[in-house]
Amino acid sequence: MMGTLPKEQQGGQEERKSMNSAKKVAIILGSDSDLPVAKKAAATLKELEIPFAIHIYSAHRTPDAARDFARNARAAGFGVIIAAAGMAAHLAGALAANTTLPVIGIPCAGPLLDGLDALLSTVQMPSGIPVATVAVGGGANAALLAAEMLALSDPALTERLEKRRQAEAEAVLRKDAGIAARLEE
Ligand code: C2R
Repeated sequence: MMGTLPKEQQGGQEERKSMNSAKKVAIILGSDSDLPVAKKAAATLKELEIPFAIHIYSAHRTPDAARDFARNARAAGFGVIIAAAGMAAHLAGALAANTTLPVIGIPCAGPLLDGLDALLSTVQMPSGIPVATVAVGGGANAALLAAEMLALSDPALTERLEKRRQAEAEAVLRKDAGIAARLEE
């Protein structure tokens, strides 16, 4: 079926450019109420200089737009799709059903059940249609996993990921050095 999205929405809006990474990441939200989780993913992608676009498409509320985005995503230059949704979170699975790009699902905590509903809806995919599911609210890890996928064919991005890992380890070691003194705080 032909795409129904306007051209500028097929990977354009909010896009971040980079000289270093050829492929873009798509962050798709089921609702603007998932924005706090998306912000964590966006911040990590920015830090790693990975270009991305962000959209709201819902498998429930805008099924045609969600399907068309997934079907056009590879041609639009995306390498990975991150889908963040809460409650009956079918978004990641519905996107995955319409593309063979890797789809990473972020279950978002809703008003009830602390995100367990979204976690199970996202992770329990039937065999044949995989969704790589990160922790409830795991925006940063979703972005890092996307980065690791893109880094398979991007040595400069691999280097940035390794530097970030190193910096993180050094920060923990600095905390270790000071932890005994903090017992008195
Ligand atoms: P509202 O706050 O807009 O009522 O949405 C959204 O991701 C959000 O967490 C409540 C929750 O509904 C979720 N939603 C889905 C899907 N579309 C919206 N799980 C979907 O397609 O799976």
